[in-house]
Amino acid sequence: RPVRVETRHCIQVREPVVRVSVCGHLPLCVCVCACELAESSEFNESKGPCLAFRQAASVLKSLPSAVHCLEAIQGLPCLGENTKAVMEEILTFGRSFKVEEIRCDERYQALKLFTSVFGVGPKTAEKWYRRGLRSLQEILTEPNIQLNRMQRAGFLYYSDISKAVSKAEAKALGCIIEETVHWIAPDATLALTGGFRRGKEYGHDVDFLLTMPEMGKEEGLLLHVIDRLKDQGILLYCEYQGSTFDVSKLPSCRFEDMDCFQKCFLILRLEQGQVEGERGLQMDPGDSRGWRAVRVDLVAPPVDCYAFALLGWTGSRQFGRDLRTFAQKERQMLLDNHALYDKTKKLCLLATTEEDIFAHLGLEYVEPWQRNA
Ligand code: DGT
Ligand code: MG
Repeated sequence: RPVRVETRHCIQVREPVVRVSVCGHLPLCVCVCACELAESSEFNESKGPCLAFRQAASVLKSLPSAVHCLEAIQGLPCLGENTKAVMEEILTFGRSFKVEEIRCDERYQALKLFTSVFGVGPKTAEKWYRRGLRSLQEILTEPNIQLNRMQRAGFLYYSDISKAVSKAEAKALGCIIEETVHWIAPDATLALTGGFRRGKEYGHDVDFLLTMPEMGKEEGLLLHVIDRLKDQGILLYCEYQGSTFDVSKLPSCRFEDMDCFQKCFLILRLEQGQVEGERGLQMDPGDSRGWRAVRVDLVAPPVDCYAFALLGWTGSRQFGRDLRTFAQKERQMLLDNHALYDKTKKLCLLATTEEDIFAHLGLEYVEPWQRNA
């Protein structure tokens, strides 16, 4: 059966991009493989292949129907030789030997496990692997390993925060954050961002953006929110970063550079009773605690950057990356979470909504649920 794909010449540079709609079938299987290959490339610090596999995964998950032969994907963008080889293996043998080899690789397994701990990146994971460590227990019992605060919290709440957060849990957290923020500042603007704003059913954390209607009034807001969460007895961990935002700096071309707004990475205690339907709480059967720990990110940009921050924090990563590439290559503009700079006119373009940003870029507005690239 030929693959039917809706394409539009918007985000992808010089190539039509597949519009994200529903997940495919065989493509989904190859998509999972491409994600693992991307992860393995990341562990090997092979940035090019890592990005290529992520783009391939993004195209594959958008295919609306099953694929039964390689010819069906002819002409689709971002599917390189390596991805096609995996697809061919799956079509012929029902499995990919290349991906199975990676899955069985001791280093891949160890790095995947270690980086699943909050606060542990590929570099630390590699260091631990080189020391001969292979399990989380070995790390915890190795006397020469010094864990930082974030990693200690990561281990302490590992079983909870490695479990997916459901939509019901995200909603319950939204109520808690909203109540807390508005208790401090009734006129604050608050938005759920990240995967849940894109309509995802599950996520690894819950992301929120907050700002004040008056410039500068957002300063110190997060510190008050943190104090209030502490007073409520639900703050299990907090890492606060003050703003280092410099208005005179041009937007960054590097997607990996995170923004400079004040933000905090939290672990909050969510009570079972606070989750609608209660069965929404992702706890082990038999777990009688009645609560779970959840990762929450709060970011507080000044109001004039709010639309850019909302766009950036809504993601997805791939969508954000593609949008920035499009701005730069097709429009000679620099886009990041702070601003949109027009290199031709040599000025920053103002935006109060995401619609304004799409309009500046000469693009049709893309709804958050369509950004799951
Ligand atoms: P999740 O939480 O795994 O279900 O998925 P997301 O999409 O909520 O991802 P998350 O929470 O890691 O990050 C929220 C958004 O922030 C993400 O969709 C795009 C943006 N973002 C994440 N990491 C980066 C980064 O390294 N650079 C930039 N510029 N943006 C990022
Ligand atoms: Mg998230």
